[in-house]
Amino acid sequence: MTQSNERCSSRLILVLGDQLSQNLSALSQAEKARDTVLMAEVADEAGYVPHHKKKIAFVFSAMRHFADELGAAGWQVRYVRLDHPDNTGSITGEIARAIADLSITNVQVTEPGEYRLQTALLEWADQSQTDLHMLEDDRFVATHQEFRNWADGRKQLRMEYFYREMRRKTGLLMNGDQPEGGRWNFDAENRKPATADLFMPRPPRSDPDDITTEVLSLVETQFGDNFGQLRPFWFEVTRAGALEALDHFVEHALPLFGDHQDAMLQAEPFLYHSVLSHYLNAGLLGPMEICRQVERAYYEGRAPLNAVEGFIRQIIGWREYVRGLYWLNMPGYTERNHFGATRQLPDFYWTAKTEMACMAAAIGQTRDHAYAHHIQRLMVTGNFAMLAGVDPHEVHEWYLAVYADAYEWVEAPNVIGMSQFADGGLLGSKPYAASGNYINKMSDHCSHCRYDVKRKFGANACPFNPLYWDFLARNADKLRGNPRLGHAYRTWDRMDPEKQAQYRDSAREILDSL
Ligand code: FAD
Ligand code: DLZ
Ligand code: SF4
Repeated sequence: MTQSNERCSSRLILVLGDQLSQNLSALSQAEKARDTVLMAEVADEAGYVPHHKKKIAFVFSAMRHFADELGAAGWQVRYVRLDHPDNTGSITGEIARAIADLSITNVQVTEPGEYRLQTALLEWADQSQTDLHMLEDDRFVATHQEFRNWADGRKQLRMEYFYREMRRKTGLLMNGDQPEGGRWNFDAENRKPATADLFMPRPPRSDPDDITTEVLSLVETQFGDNFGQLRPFWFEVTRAGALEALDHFVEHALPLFGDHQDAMLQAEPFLYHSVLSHYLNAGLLGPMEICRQVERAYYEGRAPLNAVEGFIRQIIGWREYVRGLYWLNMPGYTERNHFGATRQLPDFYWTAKTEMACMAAAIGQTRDHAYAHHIQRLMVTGNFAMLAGVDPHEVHEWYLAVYADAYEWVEAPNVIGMSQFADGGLLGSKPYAASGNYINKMSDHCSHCRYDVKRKFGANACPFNPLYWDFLARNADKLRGNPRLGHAYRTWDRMDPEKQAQYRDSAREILDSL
């Protein structure tokens, strides 16, 4: 591969399915009159994990709409559909076919978000001696170099400190060099449960247009056995639609986003969440335009500071931080397995057929909408998998497949690091392990469950209870020294051995039945 920027002939500009932004670096450094844009629906990208049907439909429909928008803006676009008879099935195969057909020698691309595809492109260019120019993806707040500089020499990479850097860099919610409201973080106010009411906001729903309708038929035919409900398909598939979804969120849900950020309700999958991550990650929205709009709502008195700060932190804090960690630790990060967990992912992750009401709700919503909010992903499905000792790589592949917003750069740190603690504490200072008590406090699930959240062990006990103690006991050699788990281990140590044995026997029975 060469990384030359000199040019005298036309180039092929590759635009991937999560690069649907008019301001993409590969496009802004191209020439409409001479260059050709390549977009390709390929079996490899649609199949490297068994993606949810809605995710594939969203990506393909958004790609087709974006290609039309580029065409209307004067770009020459070569768009390869999945069912094109000559489709080679891979991105590199489609580049090779395009450069042969169009007699082009130079290819330009914005760096893919996933290590897997970035490596494949670089290796292919090297082997085929193709002049490939890979540009930085500048749709993020922090560059790779900025993250590396921040991380360099630090013993611990904690999100909170990185987030403050991003606040200073962007000026979001800043008064000079001081944070708005005198504090960087208002999370202490953001832990209230919620109650269902008639006025609960819901994300807007769009009816499929002709392009989406055609894509839905394709997905039904080609990916009919994949996980998930394809219909009703209500996602936005254009930037205009995504902007409407953003307006809707800011007006209707943002004011209560903070208060109920960690809440869960059996019948309300979205609560006050934005449901914008799949638009953002595909490039239909940018992080700064979202944050500026949300910040404006605060300064205009339309949303309180705890909501606005909490929301902005998710985007310029967590989202940027996990991306930085991903690139700092790849390759190899997705293979981490700190606890040596080997259990297979239970089948009910694919069927939602479980008597645990919280799990059935989280998985059922995932099946229906390719969506679950953060606390469901972390404290329900993630927590259960970690407590049960499921192989983190299997957990990782499940999350990568089932959510419409899942790309490895953002999914893997959240799963391997935050939810499974499989990186041994690179991302989080302690495992997010919790018994049924946490779920009961933050949700209405337990009142719909056949298990008793108050029972500690035995036939009708909430499975999270014995599994929690079994997890701590099983992994004591790795966790006992963690100061944030001191209280939990002291409680365990104080228990009489008979009670400890009851917890562990009960856990064994549950695990044997999975
Ligand atoms: P909101 O709650 O409205 O939050 C606003 C935005 O903040 C989100 O749209 C998202 O862009 C960003 N955000 C919030 N938390 C995080 C976070 N921890 N990491 C990165 N961005 C964040 N997010 C993904 O985008 N893709 C994933 O594949 C993904 N996998 C996850 C797996 C697990 C186990 C966990 C615990 C979290 C995961 N997240 C992932 C983070 C988070 O759960 C989703 O971003 C969020 O639920 C998306 O819904 P929303 O748009 O309604 O978010
Ligand atoms: C997620 C996805 C899917 C399902 N299909 C395609 C595709 O056919 N063509 C494409 O260019 N991109 C697709 N994507 C998004 C890519 O997987 C994504 O660009 C890489 O994972 C790099 O982040
Ligand atoms: Fe989940 Fe346990 Fe509550 Fe049932 S009792 S909903 S399994 S936390």
